[in-house]
Amino acid sequence: MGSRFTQAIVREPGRSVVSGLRAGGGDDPTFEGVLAEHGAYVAALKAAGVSVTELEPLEAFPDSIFVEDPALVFPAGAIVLRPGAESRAGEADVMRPVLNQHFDTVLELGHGFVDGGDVLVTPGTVMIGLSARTDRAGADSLIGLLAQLGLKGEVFHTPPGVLHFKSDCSLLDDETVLATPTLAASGAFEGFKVLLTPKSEEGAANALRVNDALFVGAQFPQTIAMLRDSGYAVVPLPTEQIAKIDAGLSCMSLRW
Ligand code: CIR
Repeated sequence: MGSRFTQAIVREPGRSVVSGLRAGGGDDPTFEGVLAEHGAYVAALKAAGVSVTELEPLEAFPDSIFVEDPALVFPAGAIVLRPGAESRAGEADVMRPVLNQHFDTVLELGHGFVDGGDVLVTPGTVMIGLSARTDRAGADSLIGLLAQLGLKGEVFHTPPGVLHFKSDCSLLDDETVLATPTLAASGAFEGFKVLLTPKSEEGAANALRVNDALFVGAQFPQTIAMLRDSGYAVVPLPTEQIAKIDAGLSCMSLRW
């Protein structure tokens, strides 16, 4: 894997996390359950060799543990995004001063909306998936900012009914993507080797490669077996509670 992560930012869940947004209605997660899943995730980041900045809970923003959505971070600098859900818009303002502490260059999305969950960073391009949260104006604005950081952005489409582009895919190494059959069929991953999530395990697509470890939702045994057979050092992590509010493993950190 070309790039290794040395730093990450996470935010502790507040009690309001049980009211996090979800598309399908459904039961609330429990606070204790989310706290345990978050704790296991932070421990796994540290075990993978990452130095983790842990931010205080923000009760006013139920979804604020999903720090991936209001910002993008790269070794060359950070970008403050404009999250597409109204209840999450203010998370960008809270993230800005945190990014200023860590990065000399902090750029701002000027137009439209982009959620970080719609952005997959690959060695060649930064893939931006249009979705109900990320619009064309936001994607175009982001492409301009990425160019300032020496990066190339490209626009793709998130399948209808899927929250984020990365709900359905993750980068396993420089050449390989894990994706749902639906997203893979869109042709987004030309030039990549694509591993497909097994039937009924589409939720496993939001895995997260952190240095030598590959974090995968523990409730997806077929995917875990497939990835182990392919030689990945899988670290299964509990995600059943955060899945109730449409989240997976990439959402809970910013990494660089
Ligand atoms: C939301 O709907 O915004 C949160 N409940 C879940 C965000 C998950 N974030 C991500 O996939 N990057």
